[in-house]
Amino acid sequence: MKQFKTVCPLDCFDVCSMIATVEDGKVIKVQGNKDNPITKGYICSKGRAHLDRLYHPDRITKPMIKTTEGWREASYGEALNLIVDKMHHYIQTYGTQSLSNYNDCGYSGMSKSVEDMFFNHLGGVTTYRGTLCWGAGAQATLYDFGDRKGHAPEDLMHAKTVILWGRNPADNNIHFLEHLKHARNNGAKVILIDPIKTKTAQFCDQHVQINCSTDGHLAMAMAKVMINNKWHDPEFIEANVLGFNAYATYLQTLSLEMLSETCGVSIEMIKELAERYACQTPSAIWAGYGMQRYANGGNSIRAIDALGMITGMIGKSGGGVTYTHKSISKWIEGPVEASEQKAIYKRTYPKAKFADYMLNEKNPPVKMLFVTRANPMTQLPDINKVKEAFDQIEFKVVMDLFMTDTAQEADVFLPSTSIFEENEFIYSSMYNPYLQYSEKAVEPPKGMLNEYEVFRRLAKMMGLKEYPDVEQDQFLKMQLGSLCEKLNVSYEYCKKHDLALKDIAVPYKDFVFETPSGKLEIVSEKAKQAGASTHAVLLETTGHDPTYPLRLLTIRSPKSTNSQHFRDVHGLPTAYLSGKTATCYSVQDGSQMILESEKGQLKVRVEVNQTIPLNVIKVNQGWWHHSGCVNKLTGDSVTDMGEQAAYYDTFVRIVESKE
Ligand SMILES: Nc1nc2c(c(=O)[nH]1)N[C@H]1C(S)=C(S)[C@@H](COP(=O)(O)OP(=O)(O)OC[C@H]3O[C@@H](n4cnc5c(=O)[nH]c(N)nc54)[C@H](O)[C@@H]3O)O[C@H]1N2
Ligand SMILES: Nc1nc2c(c(=O)[nH]1)N[C@H]1C(S)=C(S)[C@@H](COP(=O)(O)OP(=O)(O)OC[C@H]3O[C@@H](n4cnc5c(=O)[nH]c(N)nc54)[C@H](O)[C@@H]3O)O[C@H]1N2
Ligand SMILES: [Mo]
Repeated sequence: MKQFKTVCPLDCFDVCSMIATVEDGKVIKVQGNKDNPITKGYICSKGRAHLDRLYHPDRITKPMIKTTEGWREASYGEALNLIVDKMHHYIQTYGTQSLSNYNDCGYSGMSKSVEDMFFNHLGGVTTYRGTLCWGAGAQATLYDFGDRKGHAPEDLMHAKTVILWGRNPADNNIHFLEHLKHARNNGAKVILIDPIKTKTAQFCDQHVQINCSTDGHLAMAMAKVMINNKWHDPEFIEANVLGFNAYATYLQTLSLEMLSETCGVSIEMIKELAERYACQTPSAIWAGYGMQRYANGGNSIRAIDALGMITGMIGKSGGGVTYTHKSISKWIEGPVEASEQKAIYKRTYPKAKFADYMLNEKNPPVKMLFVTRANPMTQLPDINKVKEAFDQIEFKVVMDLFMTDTAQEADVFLPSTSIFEENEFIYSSMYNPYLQYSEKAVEPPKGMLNEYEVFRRLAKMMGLKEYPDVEQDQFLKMQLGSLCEKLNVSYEYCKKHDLALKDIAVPYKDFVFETPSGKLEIVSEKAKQAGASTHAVLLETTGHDPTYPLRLLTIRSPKSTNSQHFRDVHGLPTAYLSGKTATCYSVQDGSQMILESEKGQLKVRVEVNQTIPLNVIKVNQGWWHHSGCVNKLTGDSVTDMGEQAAYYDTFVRIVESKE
C-alpha cells in the first residue's frame, strides 16, 4: 500500500488536499489530508466521489466518433486526424474565427490550460468573455479596490462583527465554518444576509432575510444611517477614499422608507445593523456570488464595498470586504499567457450570450466548437436556445470523463484523465490561497492520452512550430517561472511545499491601491468609461411580467459541484417553496408541477420548505436532462458590469400541478 498527496480539482472555495491510498495499482481510499492547514483531515462527499468517478463503469476512456448508427470507439490516430482535417477545412474556407473553444472550471489543474494556448497559436479563434460565475462582483471589486484580494480566514479571529453577505459556507465552503465558530467563541457577532434561511444560518447569531436582488438597497440604507449618525471615519476617508461626498449626496436623495420597504428589512433592523457594523469593530464582510447574478449585481457589490470604505475597515485586521482571493493567479506568467500575443484574430462574445452569438454571427459563422472542462448544455442559461445553437454548429468536439449532455451533442468525444492520473499543480482564486502539487497516484487506463499530450499532438499535426513541444513537467515549470522568482524558491520546492504569498492575511494593510487614483474609489472613472455609473446606484428595475409571479433561484446543491455529481441522480428535480406559496398556488408537498418561464417549461417535484421566502422557488442548478435541466427556464441577460449571467432574474408561473 502506498499513499499519495493529491488535490481536489473541483471548482470550489476549499481546494482540499487529499491523500489517495493505492493498492495493486488501484486507488482504494481517498481522505482529507490531516497535515494541510485548510483541509485539516476532512473532505466533503464531492471530494470522496473522485474515487467513484475514477472507476465508474460509465467513464469513457477511449476516443469515440459519432456515426449515423450512434457512437463507436476510435483510435487516437483516427479521431485526431478527423479533427485536424476539419480544422484545416474550416480555416481555409472561413478563417480561424470559424473555430471556437469553450471551457470552464470543471478541473482547476494547470496542465489542462494548454487548450487556450493551442487555439492562440492557431492565430486566435472565437471564444467567450465575461463569466457564468462571479464576473459582476469581480469587476465591481476591481473598480473599488484596484485588486481582488481577500482576507485569510484566520483573520476572522480579530473581528468583533462578521457579516456573511449572501454566502453559504455550510453548503459550499465547509472549512470556513470552523473559523466562524472560532470568531464567535472569541466574542464576534456573526450575521447572515440571505433571502433563504440556509444551513449556514445555524452557525450565525442573526439571519436577515433580505428580498432577492436588493442588497444595494440595504447597503445604501446602512451607509445613509452611518453618515447621518456620524459613525463613518472621516480621517480614513480623507486619507484613502475618493468620492465620498458625491456618494453621500446621492444617498441623501434616497429615502430610508423606500430602501427599507424594497429590501424587506425594517428601519429598526437597518439602524441596528449599521450601528453594529460601524461601531462594534473591526467588522468583516465576507460576500458570496449569489447576489451578483442579477441585472444590478455589480452595483450591489459596489454598495457593499462602500460600507468597508466609509468606515475604514479596508486594510484592517479583522475587517475587509472579502469577495475573492486572487493571489497566486496574478503570478502565473508562462507560455499560455505569452501565447495571447499570437491570437491576433481572436474574437469574443459574452459567455451568457453563447446561443445568440452562435445563431446570429455570420462573418464568419462558427463551424467548429471544441469544449473542455465544461458542460454548457446544462450550465448555460436559456438551454433550449443553446441546443438550437449546438445543432447549427457543423462539427463539435467534447473532452470529458463522461458522456455528459454536452458530449451527447458532439461528433468526436475525447476522454480525460482523472486528477489521480496526473502530476499537477492546482490553485484557485476563491478562498484557498495555496498553490498545491498533486501527485500522480495511478496510471491512466491503457493507451489513454491526457489533455496535455492531445494538444501537443494536435499542435504538431497542425504544424504549429512555436507551440512548446516539451514534456508536461517542463511545461508546468515554465508556467511557474514568475511565481518561483517572486517567492524566491525552486520548482522542485513547489512540488514539496504548499505555497502562498506572504502578504495575504490582511490585504491592503499598506494602504496602497492599484486604482487609477491610488485611493479606494467610491467613484470610479473607469466604471464610467465602461458605461456603468461612477458610484454604486440603484438601477431602475423595469419590473417583471406579472404573469410570471414567482422568482426562480437556481443556486447550489451541497451534494454536487454544478452538474458533475448529478450524473447518477434520477427522478424529477426538486422545487422548494414555502408553505404559504404552496397554499397560494394550491400545490402540495410531494406532488408534481410544471413551471413555466418566458423561455420554457420544466416538470418538477414539490417540496414544501420553510427556509424559502414567499413567492420564491428554489431549484438547485446542475440537474441533467434525464431529470430536467433548470436552465430551460433561465434567461440569458447579463449584469450591469463584468458581463455576468443574471441567472436569478428569472420568473416563473405554475402552469400545472397534480398529485
Ligand atoms: N456544494 C457546492 N459547492 C460549490 C458549487 C456547487 O455547485 N455545489 N459551485 C462552486 C461554484 S462554481 C461557485 S461560483 C461557488 C458559488 O458560491 P456562491 O455563489 O456563494 O453560492 P450560491 O449557493 O449560488 O449562492 C450563495 C448564497 O447567495 C444567496 N442569494 C441568492 N440571491 C441573493 C440575494 O439577492 N441577496 C443575498 N444577500 N443573497 C442571495 C443564496 O440564497 C445562497 O445561499 O460555489 C462553488 N462551490
Ligand atoms: N441556473 C444556473 N446555472 C448556472 C449557475 C447557477 O447558479 N444557476 N452557476 C454557474 C456557475 S457559477 C458556473 S461556474 C458554471 C459551471 O459550468 P461548467 O463548468 O460548465 O459546469 P460543470 O458541471 O462543473 O461541468 C464541468 C465538466 O468538466 C468535466 N471535467 C472534469 N474534469 C475534467 C478534466 O480533467 N478534463 C475535462 N476536459 N473535463 C473535465 C466534468 O465531468 C463536467 O462535465 O455553471 C453556471 N450555471
Ligand atoms: Mo462558479
